[in-house]
Amino acid sequence: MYKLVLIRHGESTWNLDNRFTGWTDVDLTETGIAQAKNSGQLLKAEGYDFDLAYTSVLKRATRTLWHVLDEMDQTWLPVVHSWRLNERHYGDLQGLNKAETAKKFGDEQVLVWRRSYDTPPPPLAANDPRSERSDRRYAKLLPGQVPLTECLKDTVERVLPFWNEAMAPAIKAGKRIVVAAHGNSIRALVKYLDNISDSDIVGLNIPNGIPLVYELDENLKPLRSYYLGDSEAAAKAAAAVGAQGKAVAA
Ligand code: DG2
Repeated sequence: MYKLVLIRHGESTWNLDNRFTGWTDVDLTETGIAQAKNSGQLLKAEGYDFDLAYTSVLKRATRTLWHVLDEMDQTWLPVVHSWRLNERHYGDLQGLNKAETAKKFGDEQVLVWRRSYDTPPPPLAANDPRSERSDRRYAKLLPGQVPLTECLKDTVERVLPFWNEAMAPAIKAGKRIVVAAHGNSIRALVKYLDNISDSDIVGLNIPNGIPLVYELDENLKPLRSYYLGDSEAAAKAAAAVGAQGKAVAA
């Protein structure tokens, strides 16, 4: 049996402000740092040991990984960064407050933009100063690979080649892996691993800074998955993520 650990980064400054973030490269808050450290402490206390770590090219996930590895005294571990693990691109919504956007467009429209499988938010204009197209870290991508918006389907399509070509072979080779990524890049992986339907994935939310453990069989099919630590707290935190797109907080 293999184990895979997925961690959404700790709270970011734009999570705190309730703003659509996507590929915007914001940092962790003090709470986010504490959540990341807590994840590392939990993994250490439970006897986890890793051989390889994966993260995105965004600092909220990278720094989360650093804190996790630091708490585990494993800062020497090889770390692979991939843009394919970046958050879903939120298009023209990037920077907007989620609750204010729901006041303007309605809760249902915001739910479609946040959680529908195949309806992307409105795109950024290619010359929009918020576009990441001139960012040096994406210089090696093919024209058009730096998105101007993405739905979850698009995110699945760019995460899966990385799973198939890098992560899955490493796991099968016996490497114990930890991944620090984002709400929607993790939802993309979970959708694939658990074979969740396009309609059921709408209800799945990933909380910040809590390790999600997958136990996988020899074909990398999930045997079971669970959040480490207080499972009720994890469920509450996931529900709170779901409510972030409502005009009036529940
Ligand atoms: C959040 C997810 O991404 O937002 O882009 O706003 O995981 O990097 O903080 P993350 C964003 P929702 O899809 O939950 O609104």
